[in-house]
Amino acid sequence: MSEKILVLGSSGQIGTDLVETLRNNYGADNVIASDLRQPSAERLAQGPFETLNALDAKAAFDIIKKHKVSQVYHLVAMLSATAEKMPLKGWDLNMQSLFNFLEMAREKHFKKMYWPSSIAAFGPNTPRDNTPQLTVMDPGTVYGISKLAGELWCEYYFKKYGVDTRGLRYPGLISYKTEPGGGTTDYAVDIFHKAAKDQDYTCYLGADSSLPMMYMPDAIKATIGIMEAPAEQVKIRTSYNVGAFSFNPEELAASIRKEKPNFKMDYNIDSRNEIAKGWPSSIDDSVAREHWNWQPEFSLEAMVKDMLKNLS
Ligand code: AKB
Repeated sequence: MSEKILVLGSSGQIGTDLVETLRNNYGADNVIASDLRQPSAERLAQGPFETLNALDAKAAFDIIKKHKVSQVYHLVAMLSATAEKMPLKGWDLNMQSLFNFLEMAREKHFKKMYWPSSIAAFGPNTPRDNTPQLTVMDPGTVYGISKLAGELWCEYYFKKYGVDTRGLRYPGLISYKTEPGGGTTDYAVDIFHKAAKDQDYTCYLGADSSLPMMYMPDAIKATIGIMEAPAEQVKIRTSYNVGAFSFNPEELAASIRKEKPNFKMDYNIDSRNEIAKGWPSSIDDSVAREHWNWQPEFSLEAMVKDMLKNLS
């Protein structure tokens, strides 16, 4: 029987690219996009869409049954910077929406579930360079606490109830189709929108705030890669470290200047810099490489060229 895939948060930064790739791979009718927000008429015409608040367990259940869903990619979350402004709302959205779907999977209404974690699940006492898969995790943000708790709940449902949960710890993600919203790493997307228009950029992170980052095509490759990996290869059911490259704002600006020599950046540092300081600066993803053959394709240089080409 062919898979029926539900993508929650389909209008978001990851969802937009993920739905497109899944539809190419599985057929448009087999991928149901869903979000609180209605997509554009153009996107609506590309395949099935359901308006859904992931906190509404009954409505979610009805959609799972209506479409005979077999797999769920749960991409609904309030990101780090926004959740710091509304901690309880962030916690509620990130955790309750997860439980709604874990419970349906436990009751065997669908088979397999993807839930993303993040480098935010690490904290100030985590080794910052080459952060290992298994290490100290003491997140200092609401978002990070929800990601660490969610990882552990996914593993719990796998061990206790046999739910096939899979997850990745995303670094900052860079894409041109949809902008991110409310993250600490968003500067690395905003900067391209300015550079492509030959405008200057004011950065809210410090010049030496180095963070792990990844280009969206690699994030989509990793996401579908772990979902399609044979179950016995997915030996970690919390979440896998995945990395591509790391840079700080100065290094990114220097890379952009190779394509746009007149690009200028200055700084107006805000509270997001404090969040970034508690996160890894680079990631050791050797366990994902070994277990299910993860391998990124884009270098920083290749990503910069591709971003500017697509935004210009
Ligand atoms: C954020 O900055 O909050 C996210 C993340 C690293 O998970 N992009």
